Amino acid sequence: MKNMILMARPWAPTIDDMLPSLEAILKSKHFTNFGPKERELSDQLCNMFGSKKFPLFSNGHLALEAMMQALPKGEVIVPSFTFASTVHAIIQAGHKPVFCDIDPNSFCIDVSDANKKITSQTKAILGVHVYGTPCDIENLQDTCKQHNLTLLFDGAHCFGSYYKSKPLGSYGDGCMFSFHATKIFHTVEGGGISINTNRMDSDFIDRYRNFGLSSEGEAISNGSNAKMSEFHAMFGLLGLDRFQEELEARSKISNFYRDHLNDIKELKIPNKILGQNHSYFPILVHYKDPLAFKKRKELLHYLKNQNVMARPYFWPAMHQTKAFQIFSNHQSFPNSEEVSNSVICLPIYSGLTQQELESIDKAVRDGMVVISNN
Ligand code: T4K
Repeated sequence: MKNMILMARPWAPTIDDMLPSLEAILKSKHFTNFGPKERELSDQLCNMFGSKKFPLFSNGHLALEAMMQALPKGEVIVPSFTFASTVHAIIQAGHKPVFCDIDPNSFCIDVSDANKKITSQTKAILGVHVYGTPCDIENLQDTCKQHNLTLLFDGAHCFGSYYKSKPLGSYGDGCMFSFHATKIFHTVEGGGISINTNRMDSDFIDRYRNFGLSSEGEAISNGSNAKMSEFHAMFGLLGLDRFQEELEARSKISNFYRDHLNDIKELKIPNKILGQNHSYFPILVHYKDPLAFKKRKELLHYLKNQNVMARPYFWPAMHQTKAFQIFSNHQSFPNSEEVSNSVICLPIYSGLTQQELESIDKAVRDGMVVISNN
């Protein structure tokens, strides 16, 4: 039986590469609570992004939650096309999420729609660099400046993306990253925040990871347990050394898909965007067709039968989910809904072989014929 081609495969170091670091950690018996590897990874990332600070977390969601906790309570404008984590973090920090639509070309926040949602209660705009594609940075900066709002980014996907020759994560007052195993750069589980301006209370965020404790050990603000362990930081340090290889491999895979799939009727391939890190490869199936949702489901089923795993990241759009529809005010967000009903993310990671890529190409091509005839 043929093996399933998975949607994502994490990079893994060899045992030999890991041994010296592993021995050092085991010998030191300093396993967590801000050990030397955690500090080193944080310092390296801080330099890479030119950040004021780059606190690390046990996962991306808790990083997002800490960033939200650092805001005064109020409304946070967020695009409806994102992963549930983004909206959970807003709510868990005691804010009200206010949804807006996305730009159908970038899949990122539609700034003109975000503008319409600003009220006297708005505290921040939380843009999402979906699939590592930059949001409309300048317009967001202008809007936030004009209304004195904090500009934050969920950059879960954007490690390695650039905008105007600067790392994408260096824009905004703060940008959160996910270092989950499925991400382009990972620490197995993990996350971090590039704190870029003094508008973010970096001491609060630092403390949040450690129960809100002061250096004297007193709880002085909200907190959680969100520290990154030495073993996780070790993965990150080893991964940073070969990250460029991952980026280049994914860029080649992305070019392969573009070259091979661009002539298929009823398949929309998003435009190539400069500086994008190719962390995902989205395609839109029967985009804007009233039957898109059904056709997309059929294609996913067809691909699975051909041993190709693909994912509809993100479905449903957040304002249509059971958890968050109470925040939708019965509004519809047409771009978010249409993309969400037709998107499929194809496998993309450095280990994919030429043969596997050709199988995926054939499966998508044949699948599109089958579903179009249904
Ligand atoms: N904001 C945004 C916009 C996000 O997309 C995310 C997370 C977050 C915030 C929160 O960040 P974290 O707290 O996660 O750091 C995945 C990831 O768990 C999640 O990180 C990600 N976004 C989300 C979009 O997708 P699943 O449930 O789709 O993953 P799963 O387990 O089905 O795996 C996908 C593929 O990867 C499969 O083909 C199997 C393969 N895989 C997976 C893992 C975990 C492996 O080969 N090895 C592995 O260890 O959620």
